[in-house]
Amino acid sequence: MLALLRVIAAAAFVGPALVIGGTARAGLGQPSEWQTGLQQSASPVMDNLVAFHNFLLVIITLITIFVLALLVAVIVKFNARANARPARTTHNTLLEVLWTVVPVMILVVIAIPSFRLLFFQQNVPPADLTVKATGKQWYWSYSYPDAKFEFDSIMLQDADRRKIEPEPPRLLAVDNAMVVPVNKVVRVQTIGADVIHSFAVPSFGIKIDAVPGRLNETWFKATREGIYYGQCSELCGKDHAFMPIEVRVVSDQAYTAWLEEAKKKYAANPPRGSGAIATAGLAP
Ligand SMILES: [Cu+2]
Repeated sequence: MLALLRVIAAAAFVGPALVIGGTARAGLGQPSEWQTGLQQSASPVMDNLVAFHNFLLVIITLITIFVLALLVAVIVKFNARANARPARTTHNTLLEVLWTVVPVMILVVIAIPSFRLLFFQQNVPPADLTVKATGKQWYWSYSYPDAKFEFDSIMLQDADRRKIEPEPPRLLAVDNAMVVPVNKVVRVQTIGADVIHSFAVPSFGIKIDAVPGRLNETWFKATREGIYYGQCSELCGKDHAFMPIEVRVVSDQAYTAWLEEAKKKYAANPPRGSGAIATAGLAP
């Protein structure tokens, strides 16, 4: 009991400090302990998402403070003791116009950047490369149609993961990561081979459903080299939690080298499962 109280007391002290420092502590490409904010951005779309999120946070904070102030005023000024004989006023034209027009204006102020961002996300700019991610029960297959190879990406089990230095994060690291060059526009096409999955990488600000029989697409431009993790974000079955996404963003030279090696490696080692059948006729 005492230990529990200590933990609660520590959380009460440390919590607010972490909220304030939340953005600074958030991991790049992966979640971090005690993280409260979004993961660090590594793409233009995510930069915009973070800015929009912060903008909304200001608006919602001001509204909440305003409503709280009104409630406190009502409680203090108009309770039965302080205001024994209530006024009989029922209409106030100015007030009624204001509480209609002001919320509409707030919504318009939110809608304009929101739609701008939506179009920015949806319009795929001319792409430097295309990667097709096929969601399967329960792993992802990545296909590089320009280089004509495809491979499976399976989550690392703990025993294998611990052998790697430095130890990659649990439930996020995979055997064969998707690799892309830095500062290049990557068109990501998604499709489901069996049920609906969803391809999501927080640091890139992308989340798009992978639906059987339908080719969806989105894009990202990774602005920093590194390893970025994501997860399937559509409940897809018993191992939904165990089909992570790992994207390695590397330099142009490293990408070219990887591409050459991957062509040989995966040609001899084609993906298992139903990907070829499920996506027949839909490949670009
Ligand atoms: Cu899934």
